[in-house]
Amino acid sequence: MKTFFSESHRLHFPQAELSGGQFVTPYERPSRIEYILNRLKDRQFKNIITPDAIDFESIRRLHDPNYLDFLDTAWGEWKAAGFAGEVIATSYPVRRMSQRVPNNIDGKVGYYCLSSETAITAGSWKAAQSSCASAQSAQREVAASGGAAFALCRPPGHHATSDMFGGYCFINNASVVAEMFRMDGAAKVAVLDIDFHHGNGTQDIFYHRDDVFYASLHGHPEDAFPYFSGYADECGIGLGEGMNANFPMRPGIGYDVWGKALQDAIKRIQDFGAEALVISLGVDAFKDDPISFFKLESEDFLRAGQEIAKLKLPTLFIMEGGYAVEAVGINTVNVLEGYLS
Ligand code: SP5
Ligand code: ZN
Repeated sequence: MKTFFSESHRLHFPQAELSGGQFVTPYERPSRIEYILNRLKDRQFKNIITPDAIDFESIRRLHDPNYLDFLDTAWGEWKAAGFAGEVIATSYPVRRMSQRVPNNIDGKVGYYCLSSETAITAGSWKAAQSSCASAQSAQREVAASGGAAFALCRPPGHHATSDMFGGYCFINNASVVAEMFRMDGAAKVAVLDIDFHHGNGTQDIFYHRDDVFYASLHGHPEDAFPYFSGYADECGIGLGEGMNANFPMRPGIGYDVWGKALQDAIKRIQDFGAEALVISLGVDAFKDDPISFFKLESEDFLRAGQEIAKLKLPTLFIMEGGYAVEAVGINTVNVLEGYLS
């Protein structure tokens, strides 16, 4: 299996993340990628390819052009306003407030943001583009071969909506490649999201559509970020009704519960009749993850890969979260090895 990866991810590394009322070293840090690359090389996944240049067409089909402009100019406007630190949102257009876009950059950031743990730095937009470029190049590989590929994306994507960043995400990489499979002629595409967190962005982007099915296994929104989406009764709307399947689960569950939900999600994807599969591959369901509360063991990720392989579809793995950095490599590559076994 080929891996697509860009060194430019390093351009995004905020000094700090607002967590529990303190600024801490960001959980979503560049070293995550080093652990994954080292494990890939140790396990003979030696075909690691630098992606082609980004193609904005598929991105523009899903993301608001004003949001993309905002990402392009936010750092410059923030500095021009005289702010000394990194771009962090503090004011949001919440219940019963105006949804008009302010001119002031401090207000604009709140408009285009969904959670304050994610800072924008000088290189964040370039890094996010390189991450999406890896996903796009991997999609071309899968579309051409009918096989499988791994996009080692950083920063991740599944929390990004058409017009909001947050949850460490800027461009929704998994949605972009699902759209590319559609543009290439696949009538039906499924996104299976096994990251610990609900992929609110992916759900939102395809919520009204009947050509892309979204299934997600995640911490229950009563207990876990992103808190305001991921309930089991969110099933899609209009044409998209029945095309969204959420499997929220409670703190402390292990593979006995999680693996059953995975099988249910896979059954739903089979019944849908997907012709291509995108996996939002987060490994934060791991027992030692510092910001999550499931109890999967490293071996369970092998089993997850084996289950996914049963779908026998062209499959594109897109890296999302996973913050127990020293185990992130083992757990991620275990999914890929399970898939190939
Ligand atoms: C891609 C992805 O996995 N994004 C996750 C974003 C999580 N953002 C907020 C997490 C807040 C958790 N705070 C826990 C504090 C533990 N000490
Ligand atoms: Zn996550």
